[in-house]
Amino acid sequence: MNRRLSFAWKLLIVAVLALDAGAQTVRQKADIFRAGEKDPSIGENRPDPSANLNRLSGVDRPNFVFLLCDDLGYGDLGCYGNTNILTPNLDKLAADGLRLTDCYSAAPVCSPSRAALLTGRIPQRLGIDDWIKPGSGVHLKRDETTIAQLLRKAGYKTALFGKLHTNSRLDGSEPTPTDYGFQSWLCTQNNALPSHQSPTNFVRNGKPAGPMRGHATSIVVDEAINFIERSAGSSFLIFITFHAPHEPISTPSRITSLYPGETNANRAAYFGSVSMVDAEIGRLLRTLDGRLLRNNTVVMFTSDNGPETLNRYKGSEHSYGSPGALRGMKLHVTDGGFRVPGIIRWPQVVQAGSVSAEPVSGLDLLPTFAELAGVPVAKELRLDGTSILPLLQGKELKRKQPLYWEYPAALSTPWKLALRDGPWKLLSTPDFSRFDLFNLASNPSESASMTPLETNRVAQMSRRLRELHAEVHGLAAPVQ
Ligand SMILES: [Ca+2]
Repeated sequence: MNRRLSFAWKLLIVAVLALDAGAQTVRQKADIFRAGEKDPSIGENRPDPSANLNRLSGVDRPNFVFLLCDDLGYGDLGCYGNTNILTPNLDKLAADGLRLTDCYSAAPVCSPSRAALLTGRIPQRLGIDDWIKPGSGVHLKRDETTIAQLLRKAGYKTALFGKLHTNSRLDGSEPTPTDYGFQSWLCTQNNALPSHQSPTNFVRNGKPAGPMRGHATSIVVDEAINFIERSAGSSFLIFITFHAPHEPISTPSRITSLYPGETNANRAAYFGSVSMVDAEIGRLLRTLDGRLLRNNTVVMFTSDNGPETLNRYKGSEHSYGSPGALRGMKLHVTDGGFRVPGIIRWPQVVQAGSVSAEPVSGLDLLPTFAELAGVPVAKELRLDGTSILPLLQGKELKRKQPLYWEYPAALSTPWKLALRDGPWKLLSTPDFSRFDLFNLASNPSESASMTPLETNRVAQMSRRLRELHAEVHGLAAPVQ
């Protein structure tokens, strides 16, 4: 094609795109939440749990799309009772899969929660017990084993797009996502800066990406869609770790316009920040559908910790997240700090519309994904999570140890540690001098103490808490 003809073609393409852009503006509002169309190949999604394990071996191993929000509250989604924030795609995801009512992050703050997601280990074992300050030198160590490393060794293509926050520098002087097993990555060390809009601090595969156009929430989904298209024919693991709805929030007006009745612009920005995640997840799910990947892709959505407290620090004026009926917020060891939404869709195994009140933790991600992929985990690797495959199959889940949390900087004074065993939740002071016990099945708001009535249970759980505390700090041999 000669140069003049090529130029004419370009002009024509630009004109067509411009016309299409106008039409798009009209369609845009209705399309923001367009739920994924049903793929005609899906057929009747009738899970056959008994046949499932056979399908987990060989070429039919699943893909994984792990979706993580930053500081999204337990009460922030429609399917978790929010009546203000529009989240139709996530509500549909829950209707098509399993909704966990008692899903937990491993910590009430970013870095320890994320390190636990990658490793399946209690953050104190990793030496990460608070958010990592930039340049502090704290990071997830190279000799830890991550789910991305395990799956990569098994031939999966692996990628991470979004916020990392398991190191303090992303300049190569500390481990990067490459070291954590991700072959392809575009991420920020902590928050997208100067805000979610037009961020300048993304790093792509070790090199600064420079100023980027668009919104962080859309940028990371664009990357994921490109990665899926590049991975045709291969099994893949994608971590999409959204910056939203953590500050510094900046939400486009086309999204905040979804809330015309909201007179508080900061609140509309928060609601819109969540809705934008929802809309972009809808776009991603449509890509899976369009590539006939719906049935054999495990899509898991959750949050890294509870919602930020409005105006807790300068710049947190948009933080209108909700813990629902739970007690406390981010940075607390009461449930508001770390009970989070948890949705899993995997049509060929998980019964659509199922709901479980079984406690599940971010610690369970590694053992679960490893088992679903048929990847062995070395016995000497001391994991704290459990594969939740039985739960996905509608069976009983037996957990080898209670869920344990420790956050020395917790704002839920005097409580800094917590243990959950079945419906029971024990809170403890750091010196184990005081405890309080609640039954979360009947009292999710942790308001009615059972301590006076359950002295034996308090004694038993406090002993277990101390044992685990000693072990994760290297003060005692493993206890089973
Ligand atoms: Ca967070």
